[in-house]
Amino acid sequence: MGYTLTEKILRQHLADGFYEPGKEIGIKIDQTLTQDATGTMAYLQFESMMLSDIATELSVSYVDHNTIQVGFENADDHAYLESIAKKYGIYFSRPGNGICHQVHLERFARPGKTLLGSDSHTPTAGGVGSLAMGAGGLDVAVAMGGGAYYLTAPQVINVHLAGRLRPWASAKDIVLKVLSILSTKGNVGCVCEYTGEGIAGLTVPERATITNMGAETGVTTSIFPSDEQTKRFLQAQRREDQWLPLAADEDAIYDRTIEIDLSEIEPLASVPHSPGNIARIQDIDLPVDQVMIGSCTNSSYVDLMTVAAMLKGRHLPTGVSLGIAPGSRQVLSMITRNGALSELLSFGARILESSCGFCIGNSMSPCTNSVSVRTSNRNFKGRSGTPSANVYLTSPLVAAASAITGRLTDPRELEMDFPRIDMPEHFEIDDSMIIPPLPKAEREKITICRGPNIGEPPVNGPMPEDIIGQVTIRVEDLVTTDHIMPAGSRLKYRSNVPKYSEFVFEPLDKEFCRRASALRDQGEHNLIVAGLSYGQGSSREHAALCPMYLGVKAVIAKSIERIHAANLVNFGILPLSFARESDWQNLPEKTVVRIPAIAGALKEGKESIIALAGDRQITLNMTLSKRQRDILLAGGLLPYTVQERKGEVKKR
Ligand code: MIC
Ligand code: SF4
Repeated sequence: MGYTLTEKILRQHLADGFYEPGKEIGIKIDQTLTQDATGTMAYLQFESMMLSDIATELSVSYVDHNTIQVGFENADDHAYLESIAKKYGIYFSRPGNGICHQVHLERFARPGKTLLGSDSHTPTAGGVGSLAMGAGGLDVAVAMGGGAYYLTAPQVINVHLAGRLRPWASAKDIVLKVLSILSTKGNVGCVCEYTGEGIAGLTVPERATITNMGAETGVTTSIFPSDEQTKRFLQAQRREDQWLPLAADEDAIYDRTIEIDLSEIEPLASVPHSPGNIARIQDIDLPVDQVMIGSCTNSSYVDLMTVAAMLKGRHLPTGVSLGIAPGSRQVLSMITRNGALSELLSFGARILESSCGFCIGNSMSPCTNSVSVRTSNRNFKGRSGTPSANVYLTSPLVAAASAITGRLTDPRELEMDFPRIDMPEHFEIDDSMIIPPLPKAEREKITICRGPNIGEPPVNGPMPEDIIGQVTIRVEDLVTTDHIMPAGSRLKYRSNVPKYSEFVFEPLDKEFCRRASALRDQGEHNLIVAGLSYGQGSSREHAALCPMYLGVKAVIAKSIERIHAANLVNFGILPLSFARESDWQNLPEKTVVRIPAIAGALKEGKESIIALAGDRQITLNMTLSKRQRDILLAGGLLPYTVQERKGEVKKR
């Protein structure tokens, strides 16, 4: 029996365990990436492991999220990150160089390599055939130190593409179509592998749009084979020596197959407030207040050149604003030199820095009750920074058409010739904003730069014998990490856990922090009760770290998404699931809950436990590997790793 591409790469990197779908395996990580909003904590954790060097083939630290620099906090983080990179042999992509995923695709991602990134959109590199996954910063820190990365050997979904896209339909519409099929829940432990004759016509940047937004389905990653298109892209980036052909075996068996005929794809949108709410643009008629083009999903050279061609010679209607953030300095520089930037400016676009900016609600928040059309990947309520705004996620073509008309517009209605822009034969290469690793002798002289915004990460104590506490909050289905730990204007506190913890659950319940810290200070444990797909969205480990700081000991949910569940374990918070989903009803806020002998149950490897709520007994499942149980008993991955180094943890 042949292997899928996913299985081939995972088997080549197997470092611990036996390969069997559904079972935990440890794999060797070749490359890591971090970004500043998660990176500071990741490197603080790396430092506390007291390693002298990184052990990966390549690690890159990007600064792209917090580049607004209002106050000293962001700049302190940047200085810390730059000094850490110099100290430990890490590439440092300076602020202004671009969004981590776009730059990594352009300059570093390689077919067949494993990449672990402290950002959920790391699968963007799947566009060149890299097996790229998002994870919490602590997992990335461990991988940088040479530790294996643990994941469930996945089920592989074959997304089989036939036919060719018609003019005005785009890669974004393909991934929105995939989202309409897979939705944003129920895909934990799966990988999407793209096959079929339809992929030959998709360039690497188009493929990267698809693998990027695949993250919204909750799959572990998405991947394309490495073929002639991959070779063309690597040649255009002057990295042809890094190309190798890679594909699934002819007789590979998939767990599921989804057939998509590209010629039937139409312009689509994710409508408020979930990337999984898909509608046809043709079926929506709405005036638009704001159009934002950019983000790691759609900010490539071809994306922006197509937009420029559509906007050329026209002007922005009154009542609409247009912001454009090129994905990288490479893209910005190329559109500057060839004149497309001036077409965008003449139209009335506001050109923003090559960074995350608007996508994470860090700038350009729209006005109250507005409609904002964006080419990014998430439209969770309030993520734009404006809780009452309605965000529609579309392709750059739809976004440009909407900026022209002031209404959400299917570009086919514009009566314009489709501006077919080809990927260039050569991209402009200028890596001068990437600081390469220093020679070893020079690294030793580097002093780490720690401003007052850089705080030590708090460490948890071991799992208590019994959990005795209260349900401090009960939330519904599909609660995202943006709800648990808001970003936007709060992002600058990422390196200051006590301060950032004040905002846990802020969009849902502003009083959570006060209640939780009061209980913690009285020596009680806090419990979170949640619905389906709890913790979907980002990889931010602060959504576990800050609740841990506030004394949360367990999350009891109908289901928990992959990265968030791993982050909970990493910070010593027990992830539990209801054996009967209807028991969610029986645990309202303020319920006093006891989970007796939990430490013993973890040691014995029990797969379910009974929680006592008054005279009610509620069965909870604990689907955890031996390693995860040991991590929870130790109080988290950091204390576990230290114990492991001292030989205090028994090997499996
Ligand atoms: C996001 O898009 O939500 C982020 C901001 O990039 C996060 C990472 C973070 O919270 O820092 C992600 O996707 O992992
Ligand atoms: Fe940045 Fe947005 Fe991409 Fe997250 S999704 S990495 S915030 S551009």
